[in-house]
Amino acid sequence: MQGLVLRAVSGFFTVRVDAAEGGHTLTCKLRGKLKKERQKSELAVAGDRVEVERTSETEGVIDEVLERRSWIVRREPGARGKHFDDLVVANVDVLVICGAATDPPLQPGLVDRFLVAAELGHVHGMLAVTKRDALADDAPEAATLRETIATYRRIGVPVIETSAKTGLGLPALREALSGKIAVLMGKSGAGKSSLLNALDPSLALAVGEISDASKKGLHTTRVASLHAFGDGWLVDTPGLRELALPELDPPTLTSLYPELAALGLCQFTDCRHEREPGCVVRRAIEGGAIERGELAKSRLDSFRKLLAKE
Ligand SMILES: Nc1nc2c(ncn2[C@@H]2O[C@H](COP(=O)(O)OP(=O)(O)OP(=O)(O)O)[C@@H](O)[C@H]2O)c(=O)[nH]1
Ligand SMILES: [Mg+2]
Ligand SMILES: [Zn+2]
Repeated sequence: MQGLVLRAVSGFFTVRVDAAEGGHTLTCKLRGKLKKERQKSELAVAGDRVEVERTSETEGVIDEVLERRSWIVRREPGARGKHFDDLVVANVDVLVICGAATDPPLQPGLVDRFLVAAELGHVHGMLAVTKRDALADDAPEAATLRETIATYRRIGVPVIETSAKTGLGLPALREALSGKIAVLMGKSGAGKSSLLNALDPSLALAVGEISDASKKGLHTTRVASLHAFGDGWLVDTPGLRELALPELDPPTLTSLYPELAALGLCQFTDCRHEREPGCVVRRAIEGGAIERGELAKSRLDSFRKLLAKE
């Protein structure tokens, strides 16, 4: 029978068997053979479709992980200076990048990394600004936030301003996620679990405190887990401090920045848009594209940082 991995915790997988085959939930291990064949990062993860054999009322064994149609991967430092790819979730339609209006304020550089990770994994990226109630409209940070939101809307990224406290944006978010498999990602304390609880109070996910001193979250959510939401699924994930990406060459990265790709081709295909002759990005900047709001400085900065692997 086939099923869906709802969560994975140290070698144990919670699998929801498809409704047509009973719809029950089994705790599964991986078949030994499968474990040997696969690298750590390729083991089953939340969102994977799997072939399982039921071994008791409540238990089963995963025989096969079916081909993935999409994924979110991040790079993790491994032993001896090597890196390995850490698969966070598989087979999702939408990545909801959660960034708080304040406490801690969202970082455009991190949002850009998430957008790149989504594109690389065949996932649609969108931005949910969380905790909007906690930021007064006349605060200086609110003006910055409005600019950030405009930047993303201009490049075609949907943005929804939300508040788990007041319910702001929940109808729009519900509509955007209806019938989809959506994963929420962002820093610890961004309010991912709170937002999910607001969308569906029956989820009753644990919500953490924000440390007064550092304004950071305390990593309340420990593992990625899928939750049924109408005809779709919502995936809560642990907060990330940063998001390291695989190495990308200049043309690939340029193709993932729609506003840069739209400028056309530079003289050199591997142009890094710094001081190369015949660079259309440089020409646009010198022609006042930043002042006119056509290019955002934060996006150019994140592009350069990603290329420099900072
Ligand atoms: N004012 C306000 N506070 C919020 C809102 N959403 C979440 N918070 C607060 O932010 C803190 C962190 O919320 P969580 O939902 O646990 O954040 P998380 O992103 O799931 O954090 P991790 O699980 O650690 O990754 C809690 O103290 C919440 O009460 C909101 O809409 N408004
Ligand atoms: Mg959480
Ligand atoms: Zn260039």
